Amino acid sequence: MNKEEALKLVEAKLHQKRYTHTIGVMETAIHLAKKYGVDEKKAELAAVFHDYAKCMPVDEMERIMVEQNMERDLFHYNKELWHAPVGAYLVEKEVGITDSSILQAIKYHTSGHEEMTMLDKVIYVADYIEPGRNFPGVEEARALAEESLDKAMVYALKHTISFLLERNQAIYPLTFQTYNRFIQQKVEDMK
Ligand code: DGI
Ligand code: FE
Ligand code: FE
Repeated sequence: MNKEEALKLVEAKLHQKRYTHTIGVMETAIHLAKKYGVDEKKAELAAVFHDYAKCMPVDEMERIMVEQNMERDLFHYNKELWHAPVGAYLVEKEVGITDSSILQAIKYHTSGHEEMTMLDKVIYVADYIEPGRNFPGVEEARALAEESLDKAMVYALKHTISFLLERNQAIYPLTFQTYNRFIQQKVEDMK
């Protein structure tokens, strides 16, 4: 599938603001893929479709999660987490993408997971730093992404968890597990 076809499919599914965000993630993901030697075509497709389910009604997402027997834990945490696994499912079913590395990058783009591939990290980080993001600290995250994907991952995970803590929100266990894995692995690099 070429970029134009992919963007057309996704544009029909998203509100204007979310579509603009998607373009930003796509451009950032291509840049990071080039920089870190990741397959650019896969990064492009994963980025284009990463928020495919973001604008779906919650009850429809829930229906799919029940029907597809998705991780029980998901139901007990922020609904914001749901669009990632539901999106991966729909991108395979409706769009016909079968490449498991692309589907995995979509599925885990919100929480991360413990064994992230370079493609998974490219999508996670691109989503966090795309040009439309403007939260305090985004410039530092962008600078870290030019230095090391793992450093950018640690920064993003740390700040996401702190952000959720400040708002008295529960932290999805997989987000913590991802953070723990990176911090244990990268403890030397961070010094
Ligand atoms: O879909 P985007 O807005 O582009 O970005 P995203 O897929 O990274 O989703 C971010 C949202 O998900 C944000 O509102 C915070 C929430 N979130 C991310 N990790 C966790 C989480 N919410 C909870 N409760 N627990 C998490 O671990
Ligand atoms: Fe998302
Ligand atoms: Fe996103």
